[in-house]
Amino acid sequence: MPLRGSCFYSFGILYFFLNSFIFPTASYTLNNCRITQNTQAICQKNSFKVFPKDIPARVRSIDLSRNNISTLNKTDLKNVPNLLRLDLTRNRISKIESSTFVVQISLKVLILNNNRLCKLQEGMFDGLVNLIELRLTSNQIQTVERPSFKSLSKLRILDLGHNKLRHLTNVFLQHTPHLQNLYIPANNISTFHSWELSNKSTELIVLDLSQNELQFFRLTAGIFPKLKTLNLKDGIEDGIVWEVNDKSYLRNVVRLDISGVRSSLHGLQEVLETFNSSSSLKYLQLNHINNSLQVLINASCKNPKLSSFEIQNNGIKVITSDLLHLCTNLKALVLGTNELTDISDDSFQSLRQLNTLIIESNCLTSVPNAVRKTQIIKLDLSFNNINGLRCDDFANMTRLQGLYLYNNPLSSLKDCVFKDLVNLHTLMLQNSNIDQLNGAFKENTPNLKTLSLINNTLTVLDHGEFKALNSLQTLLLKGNKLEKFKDGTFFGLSSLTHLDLESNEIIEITNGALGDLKALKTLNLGSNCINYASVEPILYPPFAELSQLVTLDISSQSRTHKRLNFPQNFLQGLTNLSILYIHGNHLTSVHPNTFNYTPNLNVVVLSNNFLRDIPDNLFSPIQKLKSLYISMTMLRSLDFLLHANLTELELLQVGYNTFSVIREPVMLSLSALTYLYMQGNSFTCNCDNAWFLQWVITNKQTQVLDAYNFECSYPPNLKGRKLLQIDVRSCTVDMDFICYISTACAVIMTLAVSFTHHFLQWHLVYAYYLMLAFLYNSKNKDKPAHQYDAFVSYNANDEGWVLGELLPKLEDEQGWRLCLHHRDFQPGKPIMENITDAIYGSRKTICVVSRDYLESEWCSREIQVASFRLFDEQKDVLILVFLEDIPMQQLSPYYRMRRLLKRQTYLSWSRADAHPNLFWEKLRQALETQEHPMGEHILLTVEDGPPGERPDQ
Ligand SMILES: *[C@@H]1O[C@H](CO)[C@@H](O)[C@H](O)[C@H]1NC(C)=O
Ligand SMILES: *[C@@H]1O[C@H](CO)[C@@H](O)[C@H](O)[C@H]1NC(C)=O
Ligand SMILES: *[C@@H]1O[C@H](CO)[C@@H](O)[C@H](O)[C@H]1NC(C)=O
Ligand SMILES: *[C@@H]1O[C@H](CO)[C@@H](O)[C@H](O)[C@H]1NC(C)=O
Ligand SMILES: CC(=O)N[C@H]1CO[C@H](CO)[C@@H](O)[C@@H]1O
Repeated sequence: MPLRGSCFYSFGILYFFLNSFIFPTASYTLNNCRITQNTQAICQKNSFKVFPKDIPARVRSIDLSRNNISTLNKTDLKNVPNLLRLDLTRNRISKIESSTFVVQISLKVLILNNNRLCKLQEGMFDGLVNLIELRLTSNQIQTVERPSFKSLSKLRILDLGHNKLRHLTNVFLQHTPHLQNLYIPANNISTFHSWELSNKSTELIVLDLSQNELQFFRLTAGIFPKLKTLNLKDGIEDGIVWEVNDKSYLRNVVRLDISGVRSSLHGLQEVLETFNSSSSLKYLQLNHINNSLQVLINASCKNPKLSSFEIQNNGIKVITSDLLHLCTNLKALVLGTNELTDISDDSFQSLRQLNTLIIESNCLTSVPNAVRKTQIIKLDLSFNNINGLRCDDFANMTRLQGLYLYNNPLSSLKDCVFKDLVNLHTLMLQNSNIDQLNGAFKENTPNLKTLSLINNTLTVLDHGEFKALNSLQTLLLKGNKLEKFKDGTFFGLSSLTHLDLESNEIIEITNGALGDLKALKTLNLGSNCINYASVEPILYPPFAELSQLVTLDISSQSRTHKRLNFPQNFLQGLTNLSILYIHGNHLTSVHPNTFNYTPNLNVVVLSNNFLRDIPDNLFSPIQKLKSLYISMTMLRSLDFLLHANLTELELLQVGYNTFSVIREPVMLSLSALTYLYMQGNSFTCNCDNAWFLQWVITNKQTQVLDAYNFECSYPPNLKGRKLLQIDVRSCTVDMDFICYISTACAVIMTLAVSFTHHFLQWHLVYAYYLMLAFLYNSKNKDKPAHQYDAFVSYNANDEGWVLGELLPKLEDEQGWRLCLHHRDFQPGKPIMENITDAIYGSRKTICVVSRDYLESEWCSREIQVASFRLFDEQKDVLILVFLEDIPMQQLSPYYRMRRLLKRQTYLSWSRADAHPNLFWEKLRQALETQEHPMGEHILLTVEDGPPGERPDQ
């Protein structure tokens, strides 16, 4: 076999030659990043230690947050010159080299939060001439060198919060004349001197100095003519020196937060005074203050313009009628997170302008009478201890539009509680132990648009329960205990577009239950217990009247782990359905007619079922399908896509299934495919996937997400290797070309050898024997123990011959241990592992070749494995037994078979009629051969006549 040897030899040369080619790097499938909307790169967390190199230049936004990058330099960003936004939050960047951003002239937003920068240096931000927003929160910045920001002339937003700065300096403003928002919370700044920041007026609108420990606040010039928001929360120390030379310096401040100040009453009053007389202060936050509240409230409310006042978290237990009597102009009052148990009836009487009252997170046990005496529009009493609503709780509150009562132990409602709320838009009643509605919505609240009853204990809804709610658009009943619906339950809800019934105990949808919801667009029935006896068509499909429905969720109905069925006309009537969630249902099949009624489906989520095979014509009726999710469904192949003709499909998610080979025609049939998710499949790493591998790397349309992390499952010696690192380029090299090259090599070698032979005869003979000995040794060491002598692969139609002839002869007479494909595999086991084990656990593989075999088994997994082993281990493991004569032209589609026939031995049963014993003897010899160098010679002696005509050479 000198030819075969040199074939492999020249193969090696060629391989080496090809390897040194540089493969195109402008790949569309990226290493751990994905591109969305064609211009945004999103790069997976924890994947990068350095800036990724393969992001295409067209990208305008990169999200690299949560990686491990520690340094940035000029070469890192030179390939992405068109960036508008770069997010590097939560890396370990401690160093940004000078001129790193020099090509980033279009960058507008740079986010470096949560890194390890200690110092901002000259040159670090050079080039960022168009930068508008720079965020550096949560680093360890102590120093900012004077010229650091010199390129940033357009900067508007600078966030330096949670660092270690000790001083304010004009660094921030010197080169950034248009800075509007400056955030420096939680640093170590103890003095604010206006002359340090700037000596002329600035453009600042927002200044956040919160969580510093300010001891001096000195404003000696009007540098803040435009300042609107000043945040000093938790930032004022006791004994602060507060000097504002002219009160008009802060005259435009609209929002002030001085929550949590630790200052004497006097100090605080001084601060408040600054804003009172001439300022525009409208929003004041005075939370978490332990000083005499009454004095401060009075001081604050002296300002006639104050309209929104927050006094949260102050431990207030009782509101007396005087507490707020000066706050006559308030529009919004926030009293959340106090300890209120009692609010006197007249508390809000002087607040004639009040329209928003927030008393959430207190200890009220009933709706205070005081709220009735207001003209409020919004009332928030959530997270109290209100244990029931009374008929006159909201009496005469005709102006009320938003009522938030969630997280109170309300238990059942009454029909009178909402009777005067004719303008109510929004009613939030979630988490409130409501078990009965008792007609609360049968006559009242005709203008309600949103009603939440999430997480209550409703079990039954009455006929016409929501009869009065003609304007209702959103009804949230998620997390109750509803089982069935009476006819007419939803009567009156003619405007309802969104109905959420998720996580109830619904077992069936009775005829006509949903029939009144003519405007419904979104219906969520996820996590219920809907099931049918069979897939047979039903007389009254549940959604027959919902022709406007766009989104339907019927996922996760299998909470009881039983086998689920949906009738084949389950979706009948949903002519406008666009999005269907039907995942997590333990479905073992989907009837081919399922989608016949939903021609407008765009998105189908079928993941987490046990489908294995998908009917070829299942998706044919939904030609507009754009996104298909069928992950975790034990799919064995993607061939169903070939028949579906999904020419508009853009996204396909088929992760965590059991197919291992991706065929060219399948992928080529998806002509619009942009995103392909395939993580977690068991890829076969041999020439069968060669096309797919090349395609992943070179195609310019489809991103195969996470492809660089796909792992090989077969063959065993490549298990765990990365799929894309397998070199398959040799698979596409033309065998004939190789043999041409090798023949040429062989001729030259022969010439050389005979030349050498002539002069160095004896040395050469000696060297030859040495080499043979070496080969023999190396082949026989570590030889695995085989469980079987042969693995027999055959078609079920030839089972008669195998069981009747082959098996008795080989097992009973000759005593071989055979592993039979159909006999020794238990159905339901992970079959692929089993086949691989069987083939590698057998010394030989006998293929019983017939026409049937060629058609159905030849391309099967087991032959792939066996022929891989043939090439992989370079052992003669295949024994071909031809049951019938097959003319060569009929073999032409099976190119691998033809190729094998040229090199491999085979036995022909059809020609053994006369001498069956000779046939069996030859088979015995073929089985006997061990894999030592002489094996090939013995094999040659059993060569029989060709099964048909001689293979064309
Ligand atoms: C820049 O950093 C990359 C790694 O991020 C490194 O490979 C490259 O050599 C560095 N270039 C310079 C000029 O330091
Ligand atoms: C509601 O208003 C009517 C008429 O203005 C008044 O008679 C009635 O007492 C009010 N009800 C409550 C509970 O304040
Ligand atoms: C409903 O309850 C669940 C579990 O107790 C909770 O996670 C969810 O946030 C609740 N929903 C609402 C709207 O409060
Ligand atoms: C596949 O769909 C395209 C357009 O949607 C159509 O032109 C073509 O005829 C279809 N092919 C088959 C085989 O149905
Ligand atoms: C032929 C062969 O290897 N059969 C094995 C298939 O796998 C099951 C268990 O997974 C084994 O019990 C069989 O021996």
